[in-house]
Parts: sequence; structure tokens; C-alpha cells
Amino acid sequence: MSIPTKMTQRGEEQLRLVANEKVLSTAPNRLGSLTPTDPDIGVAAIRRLYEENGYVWLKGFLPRNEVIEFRGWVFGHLAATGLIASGTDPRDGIASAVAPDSKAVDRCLMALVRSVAYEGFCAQPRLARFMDEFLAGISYLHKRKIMRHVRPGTTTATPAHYDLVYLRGGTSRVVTAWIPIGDIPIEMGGLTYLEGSHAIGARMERDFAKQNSDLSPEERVSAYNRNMTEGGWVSKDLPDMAQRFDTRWLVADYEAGDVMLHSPFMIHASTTNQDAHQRLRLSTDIRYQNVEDEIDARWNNHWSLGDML
Ligand SMILES: O=C(O)CCC(=O)C(=O)O
Repeated sequence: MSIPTKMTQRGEEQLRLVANEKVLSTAPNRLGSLTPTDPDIGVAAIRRLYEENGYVWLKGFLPRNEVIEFRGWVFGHLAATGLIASGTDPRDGIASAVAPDSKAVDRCLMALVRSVAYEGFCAQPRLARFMDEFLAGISYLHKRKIMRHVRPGTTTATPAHYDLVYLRGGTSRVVTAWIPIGDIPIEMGGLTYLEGSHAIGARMERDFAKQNSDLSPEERVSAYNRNMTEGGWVSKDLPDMAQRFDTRWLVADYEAGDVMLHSPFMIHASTTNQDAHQRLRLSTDIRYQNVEDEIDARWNNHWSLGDML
């Protein structure tokens, strides 16, 4: 099944994607589109695509209206911090022109990620049942679950990394679900993936395992030990990476209802939110694994800002 995406209609020359002060090249050998997958093709075919590409973008996997309602619930709470433009519908997530009180935002966010409503969103039956099938057993959802918002017009962008760096204390068969909570068209800076990089991440991790072998067990699994770069990132320079590995950054117009699954070795990053309508980018990233596999105990607590994971 082919699912049309908007990038092809947009004209790639209009895209000026920025991350960490660098502009991504729009040359066809450096920038491309992610391929969407119809969730109805069945779990075996989905697993094959995941193994082959390092990701699978499940189009319209969740009910769109429920995702948008949840967006409204989150921003309804955050509105009290001054994050949302007054008099607007929280479901739209329109940012206030004035920067909010960041301490109040952080406090509210830490409460939201501990809420029953968020827990329920992440553990909703369709997702839970699918993950059981996908992981061929009983799926386990890590307690440390992250919800991120990105204000438009800021320089916030996630540097390039692969997730296993932060989850080395357990199995390498962890699967990340990145879920847009609302539409995230390309210019709003959703996740971008380095094409074919799950092989690169696996190679890097093998090299780190060798270098880390003489460290204490605690240091060995740390993303911040002496052999790692700052923050455990692969790089902040996205255009250089595409050049260095002779590959492309793949981008997408994500919509509410989509679910992205990626391998713990797949290198990904985000670009800045340049939305002309001043919408906030909202997403969650959560990790699943088979409950029988070894669990990284460091992820057994709720996400806290500065928890160094
Ligand atoms: O949403 C982001 O900017 C980063 C998310 C991420 O790194 C992940 O899902 O693993």
C-alpha cells in the first residue's frame, strides 16, 4: 500500500531545516522522506520492515481524535504556567508570545509524566496488544517515559544519537515508540532519522563496548563515561554526519495518530520548530521490551529532569 506524504508536494527547495545552528542540505542525496507503513499489513511484515530499515512509521495507528484530546489535556494543564497563548484552545497548542516561567513548566511537566492519564495514553490497549505481538511475548513498558514540548522560534533541537547509549544496563532488544501528540509537519521539527544508520549505531556500540571494558560496571553502562562524547550524542552537526556517512536525513510530516518505532541502534535527531502558526511541538518517547529480557534497572523510576540517563 502506498500512503502519500506531503513532502513530495511541498517542493524540497522550500525546506530550510535547522539544527544546532546548521542548515540541513536539501540535496536529494542528503535529504529524503521516511516511508510510511499501513499498520494493517500485519505484524510479521512490520517486523521485517523494522529490521530492514531500523524504523517503522505506523500511519494512523491510534485514533486521531483521542490523541488530539490528550494534547488538549496536557496543554490545558500547562496553560497555567503561561506556555499557551491566552484565549486559545489548548488542543491547538498555540504558544504564548512571551516565554513562560520555565520552573513552573518543569514542575507541571514532572507532574504530568506521573499522571494516570499519561500512563493510560502510553499503555492504551491497541498499543499494548500490538507490542506483545511485535515482541513475541509479554511486553514491558519502561517506567521512565519522556514527554517533550518544543516552543516555536527557539533553538531547541535533539542532537544525533542512538538510544542504546542510555539503556546499556539491559537488553539491546529495546524498542522505542516515538508518538507525536498532535500534527508535526516537517517544519515543526519532528524526528529525523539517518538512513540505514542502525548498522552504524551497532558498529559504534561494539567499539564502545571494547573501549569501556576496563571501566567499573557502573561506568561501563553510563552514557557519560570518559569514552563518550558530551551528552552521549553522536554529533550535533547533522549536515556533517550525512556527508561523513554518505547518507540522507529522512524527514516526515507526522500526524496525530501516527506511531514511530525505532531500533535502539538507529541514529536520529530533531530539527527546530519553525511553525508559522506558533504551534508547540508535543511528543512522547517511551521504550518497550520483552519482559523476559534483562531490564535496565536505572529506568525503573519516573523521568526526572537532570536524572542523567
Ligand atoms: O523528540 C525528540 O526530540 C527526541 C526523541 C528521541 O530521541 C527518541 O524518541 O528516542
